[in-house]
Amino acid sequence: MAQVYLLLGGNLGDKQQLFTKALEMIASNAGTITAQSAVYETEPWGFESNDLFWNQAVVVETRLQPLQLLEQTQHIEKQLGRVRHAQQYASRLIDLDLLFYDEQVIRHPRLEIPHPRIAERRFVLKPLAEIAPHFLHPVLHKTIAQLLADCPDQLAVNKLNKE
Ligand code: PH2
Ligand code: MG
Ligand code: MG
Repeated sequence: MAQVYLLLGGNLGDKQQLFTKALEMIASNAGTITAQSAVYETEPWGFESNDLFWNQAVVVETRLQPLQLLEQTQHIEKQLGRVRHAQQYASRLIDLDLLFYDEQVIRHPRLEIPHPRIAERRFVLKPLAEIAPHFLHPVLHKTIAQLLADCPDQLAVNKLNKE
């Protein structure tokens, strides 16, 4: 079994319903969800929009190989109505990104693991640090907590429904 780290994201539509559905579909098509962070409301990174994102990190135990997992996550994105645009970054209903697959380093035309932009993005590191602060990035050789402390990104990342 592999331990994989996924990030859910989305800034359009009924985010509550989309995240609930996405988690259900991950559990039925990809593996067992063994940990999940809080949901964070985050400012769009890399493009301008008034629609704030939701982001959430999860750990999944899976029997799927990396490319099989990618197929499943892309299938779920499609089922939930995601359409792809020509721009690199655009608003979307749901995005499921593969951050880590165990400690593997994968450079494949369709899949790069670790996800190449983790260290630049507070919206990834903050939720991830909640569930995996000591996980060692297999390329950068720093823990998630260290990467978060060193992250220059200043965009807002706030826990939703913080009491
Ligand atoms: N995803 C992107 C680009 N920008 N910004 C936030 N806050 N959250 C995201 O999930 C996100 C983004 C590309 O996938
Ligand atoms: Mg993404
Ligand atoms: Mg993606």
